Amino acid sequence: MITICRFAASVLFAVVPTTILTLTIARDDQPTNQSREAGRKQPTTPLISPAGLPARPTWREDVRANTDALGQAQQEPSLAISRRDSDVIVVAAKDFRATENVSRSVWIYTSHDGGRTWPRNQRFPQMSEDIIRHSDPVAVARDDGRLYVIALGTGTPVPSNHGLFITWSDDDGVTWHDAVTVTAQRRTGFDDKEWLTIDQAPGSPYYHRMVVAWRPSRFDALWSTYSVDGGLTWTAPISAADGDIHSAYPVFDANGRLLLFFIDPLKNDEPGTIRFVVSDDGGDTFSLPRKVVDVRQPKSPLNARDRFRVLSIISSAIDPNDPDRMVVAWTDARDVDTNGSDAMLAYSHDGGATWSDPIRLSSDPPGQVRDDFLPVIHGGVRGRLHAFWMDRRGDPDNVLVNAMYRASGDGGVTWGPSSRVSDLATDHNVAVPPISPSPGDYWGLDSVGNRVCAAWTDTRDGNEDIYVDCAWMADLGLMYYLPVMLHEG
Ligand SMILES: [Ca+2]
Ligand SMILES: [Ca+2]
Ligand SMILES: [Ca+2]
Repeated sequence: MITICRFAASVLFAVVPTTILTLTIARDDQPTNQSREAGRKQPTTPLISPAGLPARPTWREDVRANTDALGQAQQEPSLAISRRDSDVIVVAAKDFRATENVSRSVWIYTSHDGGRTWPRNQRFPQMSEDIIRHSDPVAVARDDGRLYVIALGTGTPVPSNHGLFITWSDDDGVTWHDAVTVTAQRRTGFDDKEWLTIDQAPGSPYYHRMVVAWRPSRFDALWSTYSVDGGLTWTAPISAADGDIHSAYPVFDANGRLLLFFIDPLKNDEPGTIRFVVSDDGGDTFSLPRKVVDVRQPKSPLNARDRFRVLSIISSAIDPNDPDRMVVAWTDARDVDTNGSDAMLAYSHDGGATWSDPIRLSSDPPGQVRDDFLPVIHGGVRGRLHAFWMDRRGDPDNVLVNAMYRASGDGGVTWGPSSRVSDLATDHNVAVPPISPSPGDYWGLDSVGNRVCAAWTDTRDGNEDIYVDCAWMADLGLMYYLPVMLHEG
């Protein structure tokens, strides 16, 4: 059911002297000028619902983002909403349409109407003549409207022909820049599970610096590199942390401090520890690792009847307005015998110095064996934390999956009522491509102002597709101001 009328973001461009462009995104029935002087600092006190917790967003009908009719698999979506116009949304996913499920490319799907239609499906630009398959897409929106997608590519032989590649769009996803090599594999082995972050705080000394971190298979380490020119050139990779570690998740805080989270080690059905390293110089040097929390990683598959893998890939977010507030989320099996797997999180309110005990993000009643897995976290306007994960609560057989959402208005301490995002429960065991038995190691989640969008893998049509839903959060108020500094050149 659609209860929110067309978003119809009115975008006001007010060019002021020098090079400052102030951009306002608001609903068309809202005032647009009165708070422009508010600057980039958003209120740190979140608006909350009368009940004291963030209310359920108004989710709509699910929409399939991949428009092919070939019945091949699409997996592992990442989603970004344009900061220039929140009707513009891109999803990047692993897409097998061209190869009858034997190999995959990353494809980029674009919507210009707030997620209602996805007329544009494009393959990630050619990486090199030797690269024939892609994986691990990550989409990130920059505050001036630019949209990025990074992915890994492999050729033959693997892993000696391999690299990380990035592309971007300055025209709302219509055209994409030629693929740029972030790192070309020569001696590092298979560069796996890269993640991209961008410093988006205009006051930061590293404003618009882009950091990519990943796991090189031939070294027990996480490596990182950065770009200061929007992705055209990248520094020589350095080791940010050593050890049998994986699932790099870099995040900038509002002061330009870079935190790089990871799990140590990434191993199914084993204990692990989530840690992070800190860079106070924009990625040139990193601290020694600091502990967040001990976790119990899930079995893979989750149970005997499943045919898809689940890794304890982590997700993290820092309050864009309060660098002290941050959360990390993961899939945990400590209570698997009573709860199935659970989505869990830990929070810090002192910049990572101390962390909470693990908190159960799963919102179904404990004591029933229902799997919850692969939570993703996003830090949005006014300190709201968004969480999205897969949830089997609705199926007594613990098979069918729904996409689930809930939010926190107090930095992760308490969480509002959960809401079902997906209109239908589907089975992730349907039509699993043998070459890639993973609907995804993560899902898509992003928000701008009062709009939140999620993307996930869904088999309602008999094979893996990417479905998207975008919601409106009425309890956050109706305004959002986003000043954008545009630098000449
Ligand atoms: Ca499909
Ligand atoms: Ca559970
Ligand atoms: Ca829905």
